[in-house]
Amino acid sequence: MDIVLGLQWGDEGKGKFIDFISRNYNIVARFNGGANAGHSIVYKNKKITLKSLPSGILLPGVQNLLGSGVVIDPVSFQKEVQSLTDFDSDLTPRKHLLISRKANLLLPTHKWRDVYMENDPAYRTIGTTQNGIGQAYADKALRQNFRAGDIFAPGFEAELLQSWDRQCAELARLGVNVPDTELDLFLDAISFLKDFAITDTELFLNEAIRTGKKVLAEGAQATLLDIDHGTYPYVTSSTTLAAGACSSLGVSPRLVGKIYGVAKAYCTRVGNGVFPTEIQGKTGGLIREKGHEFGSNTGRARRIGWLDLPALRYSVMLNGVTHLVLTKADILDDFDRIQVCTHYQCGDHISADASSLFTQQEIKPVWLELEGWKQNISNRKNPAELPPALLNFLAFLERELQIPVGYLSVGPDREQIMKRE
Ligand code: 2SA
Ligand code: GDP
Ligand code: MG
Repeated sequence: MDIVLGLQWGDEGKGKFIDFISRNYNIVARFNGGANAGHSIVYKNKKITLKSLPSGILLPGVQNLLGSGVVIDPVSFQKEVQSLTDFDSDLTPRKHLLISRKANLLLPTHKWRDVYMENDPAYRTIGTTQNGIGQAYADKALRQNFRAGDIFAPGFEAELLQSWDRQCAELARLGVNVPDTELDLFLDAISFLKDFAITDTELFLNEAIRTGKKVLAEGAQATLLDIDHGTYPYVTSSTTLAAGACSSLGVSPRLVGKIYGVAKAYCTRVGNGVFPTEIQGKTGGLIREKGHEFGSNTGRARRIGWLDLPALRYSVMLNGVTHLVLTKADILDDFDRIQVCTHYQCGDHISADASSLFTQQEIKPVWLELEGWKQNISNRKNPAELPPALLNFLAFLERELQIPVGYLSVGPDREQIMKRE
């Protein structure tokens, strides 16, 4: 099993890379997160943004799978599947998707609680996507949640209604009244979900690997948003690391092969939290506009920063990345000089590691200026056509990170990517 995951704060272009590389795989298995993800793929000249569905869903012949570590919002899932099949009736997610019976369900009440907590000053404001993700994982940890496999149990509806009433009563005490229509929509979406194959995906995957099938695990969000090792509390609520692929999918770490870490040539972050290389002012705006750096689903303006090597080294280490996939270098085409942060300075202390990210200290980036390539690279098809300054940039990254830049993406389209030997 190989793994693809993000190395920064998300939106590195994982969806685009997975869509491209999944032609080499039999199975694409999403291992974490839920409808908070936005993996954009250009398909038949239209930008499709996948939320819960794995990014192999647009390739015929690829089996897709949602593992136990995913949270499924049935209402959002129903809408996502319907809009995909409305756009292209050749796409048949029902036939090409397996769902772990252990994946947890996200209820509309989780969303209402998320919105409430984000807006009540008594709580920390994380800057969540307000999809109820934290609440669904919290109920999972509290062992009060429902799992996908439960929907076929004879007593499911009665137990759901009991839990629903309790949750609505709790919300009402906070002044939040959940309309009855939410329950109707949810029950309708549960009926829709019943048409999908909900099964023991860990048995399926292990048998597939044993018989020589190629599996690609897909991570959502990214390393620095990991619940344990990310920039807590400004993180998501799931395990975004390579290790999370194994626990969610029920596949032993001994069966992992390549680990592709996707990073942009610069950085973005949405939501609150530390961001040492954040660019204030006009340059950030230019990158945001050219890179269309707005939340795939929420439309929120993403914060922009230069490449952060201490953070990237840390992400490579945590995940054991074997290949870097560098995306969006084309967004920097017009720059004379490109800034890279090589070290963090805190007071008098200068360090190449990322430990200061977790200490609440003020971090001053130590910058290195590299020469820009000043050419349009979005039409380049192979590494031999790349400008020398960009090749220097790639060689610099390889030296700093001690891993090869295996792929370079130069645009959003499926074909705007090149493999480097
Ligand atoms: P949540 O909703 O509880 O997971 O939010 C917690 C933090 O995780 C961040 N987060 C994300 N960051 C970048 N992209 C995400 N997906 C969408 C996209 C987001 C969108 O692809 O653009 O549409 O705005 C994503 N999902 C979660 C979030 O910003 C919080 O910092
Ligand atoms: P993900 O969450 O990691 O899948 O990333 P998103 O889809 O949220 O954001 C990445 C955005 O950049 C999407 O709109 C992609 O279509 C686009 N994209 C991906 N790779 C490239 C690239 O190399 N160059 C450019 N210009 N756009 C890219
Ligand atoms: Mg995204």
